[in-house]
Amino acid sequence: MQDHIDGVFESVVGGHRERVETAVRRSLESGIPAETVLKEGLVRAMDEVGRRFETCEYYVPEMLAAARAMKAGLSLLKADLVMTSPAAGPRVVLGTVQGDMHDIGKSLVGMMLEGAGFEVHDLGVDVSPAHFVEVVREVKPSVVGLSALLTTTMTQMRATITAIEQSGLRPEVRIIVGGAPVTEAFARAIGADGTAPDASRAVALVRGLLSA
Ligand code: B1M
Repeated sequence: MQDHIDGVFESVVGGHRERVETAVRRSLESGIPAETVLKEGLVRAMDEVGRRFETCEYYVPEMLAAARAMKAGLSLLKADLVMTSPAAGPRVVLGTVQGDMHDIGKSLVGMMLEGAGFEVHDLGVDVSPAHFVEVVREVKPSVVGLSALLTTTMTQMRATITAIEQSGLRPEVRIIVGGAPVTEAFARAIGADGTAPDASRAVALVRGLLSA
């Protein structure tokens, strides 16, 4: 069992897309739960890639190859991770803020929300405050979710919340923020309604906010 998980981990760290797919399939076939493959294989591998980047063992091309491999593995887990129910639930607008190209964590949050029955409008990466406002006006979501992975783009979360406030739409939506550098204190300081450290807790947060 551990061999299969290690296979997933090593293939992502090495950026080998096909090998990741094979290792994920083997893990699932041998009965390892999708959540375990995600946490101990894929997510742990991305942490290792981040560590190697920090120590200059890896550069952007290796990080990119690992991200592509991770996404390939993630797409095979989707069916098992989310018990898809028809998207008749409240609408959530989700995006990675301006200047930030990291989308794996945000997509995972979107996937889990969809699985929990929310109607997710994923705007992708590098989303400007003005575009968030435009879509909030058009789609009328109950929740807006902002993701950022860089300390330098966290400021865009505040800018987006300010833009939503200035548009007069703030009372209509709950706003949640997330991503590795985001803390509870930061979320409070910028006027967000909450933050969650991972995708499953993001679903719980959204549910909690909407039932309050
Ligand atoms: Co980038 N990168 N990167 N990178 N990258 C980090 C974030 C970094 C920590 C690496 C490091 O130094 N250790 C570092 C940031 C340092 C900092 O700001 N303090 C960094 C850097 C510096 C950079 C560049 C500046 C590098 C350069 O060009 N010199 C550059 C910036 C580009 C840009 O955005 N403008 C860059 C580029 C890239 C790639 C494009 C190569 C690639 C991204 C590909 C992609 O996403 N399509 C990449 C990658 C892969 C990483 C690491 C290695 C992995 C990120 C990831 O996917 N993690 C990352 C190191 C790390 O995180 N350990 C790193 C897996 C994912 C499942 O976790 O995204 O944290 P995460 O999401 C979690 C939670 O955070 C949370 O739930 C998710 C699921 O559990 N969450 C939310 C996320 N969003 C949420 C929203 C919510 C709630 C929860 O509510 C709305």
